[in-house]
Amino acid sequence: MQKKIEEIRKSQGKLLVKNVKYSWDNIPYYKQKMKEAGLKPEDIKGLEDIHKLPFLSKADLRYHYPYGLIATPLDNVVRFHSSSGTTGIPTVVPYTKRDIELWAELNKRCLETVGATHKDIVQVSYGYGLFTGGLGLHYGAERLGAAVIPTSSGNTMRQIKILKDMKTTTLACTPSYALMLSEVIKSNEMKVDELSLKRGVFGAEPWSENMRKRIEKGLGLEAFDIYGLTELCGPGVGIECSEHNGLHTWSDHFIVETIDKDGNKTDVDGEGKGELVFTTLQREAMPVLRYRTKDLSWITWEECACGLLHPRIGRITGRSDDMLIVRGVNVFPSQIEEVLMELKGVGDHYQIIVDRDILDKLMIKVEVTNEIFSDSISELISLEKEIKKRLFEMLSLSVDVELVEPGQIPRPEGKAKRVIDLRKDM
Ligand code: DLL
Repeated sequence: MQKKIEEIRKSQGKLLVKNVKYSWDNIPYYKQKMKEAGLKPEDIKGLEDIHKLPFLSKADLRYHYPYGLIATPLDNVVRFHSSSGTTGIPTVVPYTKRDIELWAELNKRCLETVGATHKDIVQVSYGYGLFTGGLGLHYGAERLGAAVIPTSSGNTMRQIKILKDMKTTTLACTPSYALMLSEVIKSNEMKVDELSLKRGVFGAEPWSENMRKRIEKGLGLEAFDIYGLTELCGPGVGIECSEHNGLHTWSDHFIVETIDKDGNKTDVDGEGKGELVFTTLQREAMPVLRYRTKDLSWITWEECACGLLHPRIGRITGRSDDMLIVRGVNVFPSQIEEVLMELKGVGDHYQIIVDRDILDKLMIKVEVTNEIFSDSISELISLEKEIKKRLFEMLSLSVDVELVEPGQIPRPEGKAKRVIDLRKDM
């Protein structure tokens, strides 16, 4: 086992050396960055030298918008995807024909890892378009030989009709949209056993273990976490296996490291915890070296009972730029979700609102279930108290809680927007 891992890491090192040379030769900005760091390609002899390379960030990509970091002539580019950001300048990611093929292969592997085969019917309810979710899973499922239903996101009643009538076995969408589907199914008095769903591949946003339980119950399937980001290809970078003990990342395509918040303590050995940093090993149109994701997680090369020898990252608990600082306390939205989703009477939707009066104020708007809403007022009061108490225990911070009736919080079709930080407008 240890010997096999050493072999894998050696071949990762070889691909890294090749990729560094390729980037130096074809991307003037990389050459400049490496020169500034006092490096030449021959200084990178293997995996052990990766820490010498400078980091790449989203800001670098935006600065070179739209074509500045492309390594191939534009003639060889067959596709662009893009992720929108809060700053208004999108990140544009190009693909060659080979990049598209490899991306399809990664998503095929992900689907195989969760037990899907050519016999499955895969409903892709991620958005199609510049967002990578729809087309990424679509290509992967087709490559697997499964039957794809490209519904894209939205039109929930039609999605449910298709799920039922066409006997969809595998659903791919954001976890918040999966919850919404289950909510609408329930409110239409449909039973889960009218569906043929076996599994769901949910990702593109953080979600908690308690949310997993709700989705699994609401849709009658096994829920798997899938990870990826546009800058690396899109979905397909990592996926849970049936052990649900982290997400395998494909070692022949990516080197994953964790770094501390200053980027000092780096770790590729599998003990690390911190921000994930990825290096692509096979991309042609836009390879990335040491890309800082801002996603917080851990990595391990420990043996997994599923037999896959690809290292695992932990479920993403949040992003370093997601962290709210409220009266000096660090608060991750995922901590709040974990508390809420555990409580009976709490619905599937909530919003976190931060405002500033004299001091920062944290307010959670929580939708309650239909059942508790029609109960006595004392039930609602005790639920509100319980939420406040548990959040105080978790965060050491007093939080205002507003319970709202079912249907009050806007439903997402793609990624949910759960945090509203009004302090940013001041
Ligand atoms: O969200 C790609 C994707 C599509 C992944 C469909 C999975 C399924 P971006 O729009 O560029 O790409 O957003 C990337 O989303 O840095 C994370 O912060 C977050 N993210 C993606 N997957 C997960 C996940 C797609 N499983 C950003 N858990 C990443 C938590 C996730 N966060």
